[in-house]
Amino acid sequence: MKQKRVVTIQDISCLGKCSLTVALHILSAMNTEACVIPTAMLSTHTGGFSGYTFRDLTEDIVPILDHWEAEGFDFDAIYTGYLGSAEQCRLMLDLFERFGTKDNLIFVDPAMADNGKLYAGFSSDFPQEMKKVCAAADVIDPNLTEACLMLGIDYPGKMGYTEEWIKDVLKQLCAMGCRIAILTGVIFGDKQGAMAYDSSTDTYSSYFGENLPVAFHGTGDVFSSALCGALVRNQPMERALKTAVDFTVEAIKISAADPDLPRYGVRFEAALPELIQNL
Ligand code: PXL
Repeated sequence: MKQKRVVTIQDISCLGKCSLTVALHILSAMNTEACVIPTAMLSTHTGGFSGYTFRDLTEDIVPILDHWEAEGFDFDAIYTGYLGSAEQCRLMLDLFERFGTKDNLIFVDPAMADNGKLYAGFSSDFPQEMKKVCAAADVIDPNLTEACLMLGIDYPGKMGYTEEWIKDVLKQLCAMGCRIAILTGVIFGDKQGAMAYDSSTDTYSSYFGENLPVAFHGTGDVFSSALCGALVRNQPMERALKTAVDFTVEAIKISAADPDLPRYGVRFEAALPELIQNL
């Protein structure tokens, strides 16, 4: 198989495993070439540390795109994660116009919120900007909080909803404009996983693993990187969901005993051999 090339656009948090320091390793382990456009550089991520630095890299984005377009580079997938501002959201639409083709995959993780609230630093109008990025995507994978914020509906809590409710939210997400919507962090009883809806075929798919009673920072980025890698490698949706859920659950299991890790991030590195074996 020809090596697939992915460009991922998200911040680099220098310490605290998330965004680029997670995506690069996972995409590489899946034998996909990982190109990057860093959106900002922070000394740590914003979830659980204080006093972090934040250097906005918006100014570099258009010159990078201009150079790449002049060189004629192309990508099998465009994967966006944490974006630092409304302006960066608008630039993603420009990027999709310039580098999106009918064959490549535009994958948007609207990483901006969890547990019913926006991450530090985002204003309440940010979800409406992110909604426009999602509308232009092929595949989006919000968690329940992000989905509710974009749709303007009440967050139901981590669990306690029905499968019908999830299915309805998935259809509402696709009605924003994307082809496939995936909800992450869906919990039914003792299972946690992801459910997907493909509006082009009117079909649902899902995969659930063990629901572990612990929470770690950056697991959304671990999940999205593995899912994007699986999809660009042409795994069918249900198989791709299994790849990403199993990998994330394994990384959490390995990390569960370490009380420091919730804000430092999961030991996904130790789960990479299994991810590679299951490709
Ligand atoms: O994992 C999401 C994420 C990515 N990047 C930065 C963050 C967060 C979540 O808090 O702060 C900078």
